[in-house]
Amino acid sequence: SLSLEGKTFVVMGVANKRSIAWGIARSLDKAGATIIFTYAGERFEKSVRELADSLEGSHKHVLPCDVTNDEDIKTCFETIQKEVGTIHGLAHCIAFAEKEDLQGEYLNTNRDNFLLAHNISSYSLTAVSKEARKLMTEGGSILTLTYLGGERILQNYNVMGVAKASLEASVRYLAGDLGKDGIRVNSISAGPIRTLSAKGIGDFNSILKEIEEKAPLRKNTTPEEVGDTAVFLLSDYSRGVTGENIHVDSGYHIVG
Ligand code: 0WD
Repeated sequence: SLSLEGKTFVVMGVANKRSIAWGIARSLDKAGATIIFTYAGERFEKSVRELADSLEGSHKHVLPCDVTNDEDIKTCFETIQKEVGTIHGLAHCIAFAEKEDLQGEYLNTNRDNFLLAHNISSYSLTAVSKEARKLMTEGGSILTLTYLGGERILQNYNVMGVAKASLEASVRYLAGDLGKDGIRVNSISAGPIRTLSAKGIGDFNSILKEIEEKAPLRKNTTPEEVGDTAVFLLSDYSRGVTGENIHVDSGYHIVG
């Protein structure tokens, strides 16, 4: 199977064991990679460290990084540079929107909430890529997570869909900027998965049910499926792929 032995990746966005980022971390661990975890706020530190310790490999670095704060991002990557040196890639698994905006009509989103959703869910990829680039001296691969609501209207997804469209466009522009450094930038469009973030989305159960009924594979997406595609995108097996969005969604995006 695919080996990432000797390679180091930053995984941002593990909140708990349901997080998609945790699925990615488990797949990276299985492939023999070294993982550096970052978390948003103090309340996640203990649980992320416990999760990191539960993996097979030794992943000692668990660092704070609130992506709304440029100083935080700078300090985080400077610490990584000092303690680890070169990295080979990054998985950005971060998003946020106010719960009140994930229901009803999109046009009720106010300016502050619009900017907050775009700040955390889209701009943060650009901000962290800029710092990660300095540590990716051997080239590598940057990965983010998006959702079908960035491509078309999905009920209740609202401002998060607009932010995901911005994120997907960022992937293309970043791929354009970083290609000359041998750095690839791609996204995975994951099918709906029951996580902490998904709790905020209105009527999530009926979304899951529709996938089971209509997706070509007639089943919902698992974090493991996303994790294994992430390993592919973070490895040299995908060395010809950049600026791409791969749907890991049981094929739902080709239906109706
Ligand atoms: O159905 C789903 N769950 C899907 C999720 C389908 C398709 C895509 N996605 C995306 C999400 O939009 C997000 O980009 O996957 C990504 C990960 O989301 P998740 O796994 O569903 O949700 P969750 O487990 O809640 O993780 C979101 C992370 C949390 O982790 P950390 O440990 O970093 O706190 O985003 C984090 C949040 O706390 N986050 C932030 N991280 C850094 N700085 C910030 C912030 N300011 N705000 C939120």
